[in-house]
Amino acid sequence: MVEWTEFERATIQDIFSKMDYESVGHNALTRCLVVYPWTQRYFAKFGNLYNAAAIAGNPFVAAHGAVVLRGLDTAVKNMDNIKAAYAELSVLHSEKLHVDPDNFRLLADCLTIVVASTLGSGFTAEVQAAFQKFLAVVTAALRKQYH
Ligand code: HNI
Repeated sequence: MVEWTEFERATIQDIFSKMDYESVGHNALTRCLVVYPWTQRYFAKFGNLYNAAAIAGNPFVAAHGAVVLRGLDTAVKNMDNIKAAYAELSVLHSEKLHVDPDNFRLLADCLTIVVASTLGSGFTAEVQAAFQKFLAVVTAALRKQYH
């Protein structure tokens, strides 16, 4: 089981309690699709992903970004058992969506960049360490049901 310090717990709760899921989710998923264009293949039904402007303006990208953030909210509420909380989501990404699990890390990195730019100087090295530890646990849990 993952051990969390009081600082890590407080930091994660604080970041997510102040976060605007709609805009952060939208911006993180947009970055992921622009910076790592191969991730677009999973979202063919979203329509126009032709260039950065089309991706940023695509309402399905915006909506799905918020879905991903609400998915992360489940992890925030279950910090002591993220693996169990994500068992179903992991099966979905593996068996139904066939998402290459390397991509979880890429989206997590885009999310870190968006959160860093939102928090500015508040995103200290210690805050970054806590946030990235949380995302590493999340991505490990999402990988768990892959075989
Ligand atoms: Ni992901 C659906 C959470 C990474 C491709 N994804 C979901 C849903 C949640 C979710 C929640 C909705 C499930 C449901 O309908 O029951 N995804 C997450 C989280 C991460 C993540 C928390 C990592 C931080 N997903 C990724 C990545 C990709 C991805 C990296 C591909 C590059 N996800 C999808 C696709 C769907 C999806 C595709 C289905 C979309 C749809 O509308 O059908």
